Amino acid sequence: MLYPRMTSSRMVFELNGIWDFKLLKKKEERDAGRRLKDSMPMPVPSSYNDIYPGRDFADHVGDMVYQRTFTVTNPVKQGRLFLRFGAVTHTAEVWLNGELLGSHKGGFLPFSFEISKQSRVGENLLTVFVNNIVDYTTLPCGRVVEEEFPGLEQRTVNLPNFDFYNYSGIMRPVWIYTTPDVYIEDIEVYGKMDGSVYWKIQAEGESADKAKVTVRVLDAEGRCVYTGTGYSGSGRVEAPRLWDTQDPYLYRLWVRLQSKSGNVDEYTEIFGFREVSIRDCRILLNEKPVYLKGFGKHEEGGSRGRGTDMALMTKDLGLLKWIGANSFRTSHYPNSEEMMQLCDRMGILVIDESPAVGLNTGFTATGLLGGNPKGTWETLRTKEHHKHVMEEMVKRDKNHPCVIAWSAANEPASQEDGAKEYFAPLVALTKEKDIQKRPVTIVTYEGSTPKTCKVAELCDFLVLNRYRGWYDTEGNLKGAAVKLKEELEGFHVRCPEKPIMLGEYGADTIAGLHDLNARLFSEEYQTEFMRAYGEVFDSLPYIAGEHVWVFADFATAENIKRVDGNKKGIFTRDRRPKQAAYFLKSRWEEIRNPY
Ligand code: GCB
Repeated sequence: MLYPRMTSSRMVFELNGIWDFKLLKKKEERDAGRRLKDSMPMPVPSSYNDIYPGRDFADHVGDMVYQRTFTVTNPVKQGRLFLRFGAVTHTAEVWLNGELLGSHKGGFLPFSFEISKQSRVGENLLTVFVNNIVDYTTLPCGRVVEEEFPGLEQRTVNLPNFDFYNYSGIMRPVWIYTTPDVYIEDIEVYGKMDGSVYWKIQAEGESADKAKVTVRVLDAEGRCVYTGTGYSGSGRVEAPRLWDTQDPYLYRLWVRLQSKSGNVDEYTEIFGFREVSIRDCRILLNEKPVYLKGFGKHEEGGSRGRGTDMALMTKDLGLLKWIGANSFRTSHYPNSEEMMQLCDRMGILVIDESPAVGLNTGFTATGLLGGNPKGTWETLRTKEHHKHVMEEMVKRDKNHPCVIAWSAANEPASQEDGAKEYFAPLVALTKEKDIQKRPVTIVTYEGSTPKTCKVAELCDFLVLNRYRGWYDTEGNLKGAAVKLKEELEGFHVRCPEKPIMLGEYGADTIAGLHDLNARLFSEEYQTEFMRAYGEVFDSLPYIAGEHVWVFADFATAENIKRVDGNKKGIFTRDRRPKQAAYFLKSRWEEIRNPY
């Protein structure tokens, strides 16, 4: 799936801005062909939730509608016209001029519709129905509960099986773009360390298979360093400048498709020459060990919730550099395409995580919302959708040099019977779809021990989330360190060749709360917590990385284990450093490898 880019053969128009918006009641009548009545202005892209006051507004469960008009001019109607959404959370049903274009399930990946037939020169009416429910069929997972109290109206409550706030709406950019009749639908490109470059082009349109394809590899200055032909092929660039965290040098693959009838489509895809591999408990970038330093990170902040915010994402990556980190995990959903592009450019390594969080009907991060007595894998109905999402994620992100690994899920019930059978086909599919064969992992929690975990062997490297010293052994960091080390040793004995890293460890910390005795919730406790974990990592040679939970404080569902959100951030929600930021900065600036 190509990002909408202006080229010599394509026009791109953003449909971002203020749309009309309305929350819908359960059985409220819908008419996609008419202008909405009683609508309110709503910015796109943005989560809708925090834009207006009111708990019922923010926590609305179910459907909502977005609408706007846009004008199509004669020249735009010459070729094909597409409508593309960066992401709509969680399901979208899209109508144009009263005609249904289609729907999409999954709130964090792009989708598009061809609208050549349904659009007309002049004004067009675009209507999008959005549903924000998470249940046992969606990723992420949740539960819908009908609450009844005598004398009160029945109330539908959506309990997420995860702690982050269930932000929703049209959260990423919307575009229309043109292509010629025969057009490039997808490009796959992989540059290896020795300069070999592989490409595969997918084209659509009449006799697309008979079109002529020319490719050129361009360096950062735009010089052509290789020319080839054909829908797929390989070539070689002499002494390529490799992409890494210190020198994130990018090349471009320029593709030209000329159809039999003479129409030409052009597109330029960005990529880098670099290789990721795993050997002897190490993750290797360009054959050199890379110790991952960084965070689990949510894509959110301020009033737009999870809405695309270029200033915030650039600032976040600037802070990652400042603190000496080299990587993060897109916990717990694929981040925006713009974020991936920035990571390519700034040399940040990404573990690209699917939105499969909450696949555990007996447990959640808050300990409050799980509670299904039946087994997870008999209860959930996510399997087919999960496959689809993994495919969509690989399709979208495959060419990014920043993506060094895929995470199929966060904290599933990996200790329950059925976990292996659920995940084995997903891991295989992910590998099959990725020509780079990047490492795949499943991030596991402390309920899944070295003895009980059913998925460790499926993973190329182990990513463990541990909260010893917080959710248990709280206040006793020496005890926590003993427990942590024991578990890490246990996993190493079980999988002696695999790199092991921490995917999450952290302590809720109220910015500005200080305590001479480093008590829970104080800035001192968070710093001591980081120090204690760091000492354990330093004592174990097979540890391949440390991702702290979490980069910044973030909004959560309301519950008694969260005071105004999750406060495990090393930065506050408005990105001010807590004391532990300075500890991590000095630790990470020193640490073990050139990256
Ligand atoms: C976890 C989850 C993460 C939570 C975190 C916490 O294990 O993966 O989503 O936010 O714990 O703070 O409890």
